[in-house]
Amino acid sequence: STFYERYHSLEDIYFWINRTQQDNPDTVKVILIGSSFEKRPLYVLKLSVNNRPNKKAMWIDCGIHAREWISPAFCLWFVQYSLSFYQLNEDITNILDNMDVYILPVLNPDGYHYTWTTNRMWRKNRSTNRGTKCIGVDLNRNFDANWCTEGASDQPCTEIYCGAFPESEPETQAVADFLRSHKDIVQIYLSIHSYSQMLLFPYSCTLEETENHSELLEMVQEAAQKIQRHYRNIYTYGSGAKTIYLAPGGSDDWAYKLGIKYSFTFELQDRGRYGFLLPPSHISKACNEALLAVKTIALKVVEKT
Ligand code: 0X9
Ligand code: ZN
Repeated sequence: STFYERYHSLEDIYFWINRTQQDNPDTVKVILIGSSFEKRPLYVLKLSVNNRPNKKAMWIDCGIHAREWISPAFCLWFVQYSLSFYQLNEDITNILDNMDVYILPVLNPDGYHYTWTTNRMWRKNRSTNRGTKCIGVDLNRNFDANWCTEGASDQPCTEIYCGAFPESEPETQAVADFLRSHKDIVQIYLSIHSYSQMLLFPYSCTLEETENHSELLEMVQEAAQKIQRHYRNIYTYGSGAKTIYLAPGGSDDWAYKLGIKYSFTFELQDRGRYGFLLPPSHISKACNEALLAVKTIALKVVEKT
């Protein structure tokens, strides 16, 4: 199997980020956007194929939940695919000609490292909490979108602990600060999770519909149909609150409220057979499915503008 058909330790991923930039100095920039609770760097790769002014952008983050290993694997896959198939594949060429792509391969490096060394099923980050031995905040409950209402918990010992206050965690803060300072150019926000094969959009923090609900629904429906046709695999789709559950404080809802109107969360393979322990032999199909969904959505946005 190739490098991209295996899971990689955090150390390997940092090494890969460095090498990818060195091998592609004209296309790839590495931006340090902050650091984790345990002081690990948070690096964003910026893919930019030409110097056209006023280019729009797409943001993709992976690895917000530590145990969802297919997610960082997808971010690496996407970068490699973009660098390899620009000017060979029509879709990725069209996308990269029209937008820069910002990719954060591991949003929660402390948690990811912990799943490699100590507890494979860890979900949260690794920050200490006042008055308890329980560790970690669910970073996807820590954003400022109906923060800590129904679907999150104020108990540090739970898996869905929302933190002491919105953006209390350095990882959340780094992402929120970066997106706030780039909100005029970022058109698409995309957060990669697993598992359950779902293409979700806001809101998850309320049952209300967004102003562009039907447009978002059309986009994920088309993406799901293409995945079914090409890969014979079923992805369900819809707003988060109506499709899975109420879950406030998520990055997608926060990004939407910031003004990024095309905001999505993808839940990659599988539907529960292996769950978070998806075997490496499934990485290529899982990533190709997600890639098709990303292309479908990005091309629709390019067409509109
Ligand atoms: O609950 C979550 O954070 C996500 N599911 S997971 O099993 N990967 O933990 C779904 C996130 C959907 N979006 C929001 N809740 N905002
Ligand atoms: Zn997740």
